[in-house]
Amino acid sequence: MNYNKCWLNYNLIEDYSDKEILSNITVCGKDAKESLIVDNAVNELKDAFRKILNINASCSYLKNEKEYDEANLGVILKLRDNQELHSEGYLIKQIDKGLHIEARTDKGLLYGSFDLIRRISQGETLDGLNLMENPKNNIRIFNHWDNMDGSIERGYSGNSFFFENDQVLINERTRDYARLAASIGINATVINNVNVLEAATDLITDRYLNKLAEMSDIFEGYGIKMYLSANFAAPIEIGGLPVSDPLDKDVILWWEKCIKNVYDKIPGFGGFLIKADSEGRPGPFTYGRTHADGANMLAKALKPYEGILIWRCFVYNCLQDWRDYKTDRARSAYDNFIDLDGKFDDNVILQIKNGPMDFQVREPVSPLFGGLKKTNMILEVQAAQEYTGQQKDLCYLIPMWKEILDFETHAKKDGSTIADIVSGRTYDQDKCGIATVTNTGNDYNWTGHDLAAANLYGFGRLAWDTGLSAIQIAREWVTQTFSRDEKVVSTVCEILMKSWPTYEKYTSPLGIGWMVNPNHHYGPNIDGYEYDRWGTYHRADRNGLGVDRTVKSGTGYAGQYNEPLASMYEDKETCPEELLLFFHYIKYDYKLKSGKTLIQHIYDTHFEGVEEVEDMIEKWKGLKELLAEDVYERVSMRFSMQLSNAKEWRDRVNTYFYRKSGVEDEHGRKIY
Ligand code: GCW
Repeated sequence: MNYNKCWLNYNLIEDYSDKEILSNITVCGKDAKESLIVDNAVNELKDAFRKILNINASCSYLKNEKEYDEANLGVILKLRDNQELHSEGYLIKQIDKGLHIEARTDKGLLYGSFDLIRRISQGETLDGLNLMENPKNNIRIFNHWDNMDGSIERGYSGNSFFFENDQVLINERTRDYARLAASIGINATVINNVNVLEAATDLITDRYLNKLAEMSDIFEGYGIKMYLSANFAAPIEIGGLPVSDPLDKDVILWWEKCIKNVYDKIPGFGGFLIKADSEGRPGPFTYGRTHADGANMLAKALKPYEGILIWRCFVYNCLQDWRDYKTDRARSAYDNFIDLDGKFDDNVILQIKNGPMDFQVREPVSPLFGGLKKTNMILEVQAAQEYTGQQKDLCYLIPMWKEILDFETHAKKDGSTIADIVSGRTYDQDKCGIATVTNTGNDYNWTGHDLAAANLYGFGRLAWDTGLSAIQIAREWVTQTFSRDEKVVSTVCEILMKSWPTYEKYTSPLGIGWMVNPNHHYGPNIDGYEYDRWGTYHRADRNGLGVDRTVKSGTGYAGQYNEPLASMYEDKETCPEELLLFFHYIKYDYKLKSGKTLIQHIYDTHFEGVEEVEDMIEKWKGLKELLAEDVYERVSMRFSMQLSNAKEWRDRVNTYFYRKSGVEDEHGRKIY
């Protein structure tokens, strides 16, 4: 086995007080005995008790709850139709000498078991435990951008552990992946890239279905539904049809047959994720049809099997002319989808990226969330750090995702934060949730940077409970992954919590984004996308920079928000400063709230960003004796790469704006 177990590392705790209660596991109920998911739950408990506490727990099954003797000692897993529980929820309660985990379904018991393990591995005591947990989001889904040749689009942790040389891979890692995912409440996963190229189109055919069924069985044992990204042009590419027009009878029939075959082989299949009419991928536009026509056609074919169709809203003109100041990529998701509100079938979900551009270090929240009112929505975030340091630089993303989830859209009088909307609370929907583009690969530590696993872990925890705080999640993760030593926990948490603001400081300023090297997106290149076709400009000149997205004089993007947000963004005095350059063209001598001019702010934050990385490295060095050597060394290596990247960013950005503006740094620091 050439990989570690991340937060399921299970470090031994020698002085744990509640050992006695954990020596015995009892499973009650006939249905529970016959469930693979419950078997897995029991095995997880046993494995964890053995590794963390050195206990070899025994397990017995009782057909009937009544046979259960209350005097018995131990952990009791029990299916019970408690209406206060969500179908995946659970409760854990200590009664006398028993620790009861109750749920309505086997999945609930699995999540309850992992909850218990999480507590034990953090050294929590069980005495008096009494809690009920229901997931806040029904769909908690991973998106993998894995290709059939084993490469991963925007992958920074090695190759795929799902595919290699056009084959589906199943090995020990498959199960450990499912364990990791289930342990944080993930209940669905899309295993292949949304850009469905070449062999991947065949995943929905007999060439691969048997093997996929095998993988899906492993996932289902951990409560995870397998989804596939599908190619909208599949009827042409593999069906031999002349078109893939969603209203064409033969196309409809072809999909129906294809989907029936998928469900014959994989009865628990989740559904499809579709990227259509986006960055050159095929879609309904070719035939003069709408996204609703395209999505509904597939949704209808999936419906008899309770399948879900997830349709991405990442649709924009990627052939823009940089001379054109009116066309605005930021507007496009809203412009493309708002008029289709209410036109999608009930098993269609629109998947919307958190921001209107593309996973930049700082973006406003997509206005589409506050616009759609009759459509199921999934929020898409990116754990893969495409624009946030590519898992060489540290960037703990949970604080960013928290800000997004807490954002009030003002779509409704009360209760319309992003968290409310994507949980289904706002419009009383049940097919909603949160997706992340994952940051995993077949590297030893799964995520390239050991500390990047905090983003994967945190995504699952946050998708389950959007109320958790970023620091709470960080503490849980550090404690389980590395050590319970308070110095380790508090230092690593401090490093994590500062990492996003730090990354933001040394990269592109005040929400403008981009300024990265084209194509691979690591490292600074201020004009890298400035004269390109991608709609990603900073518009810097000798007087200032920023994109005017106001209604009054710009692209009108600010007007896509509900009031009072639209007015707030429209006016540069009320626009949140961290997004100032996203919404406005600002002169270098404009005074910010801090009293500094814009240009001085740019210089200062870039110097500070590098200093903060140096500080992080010092803090990390202080943990040398307290961490495993390999972990210490791997992370140290990443930090040294980050430091040189940060310096490169600092010097390029500062030099660029010094040359444009001619304004000297007030502190006379070195600018080249
Ligand atoms: O951010 C861009 C990435 C592409 C990606 C695309 C998308 C999978 O650079 O690599 O394609 O977004 O989200 O579809």
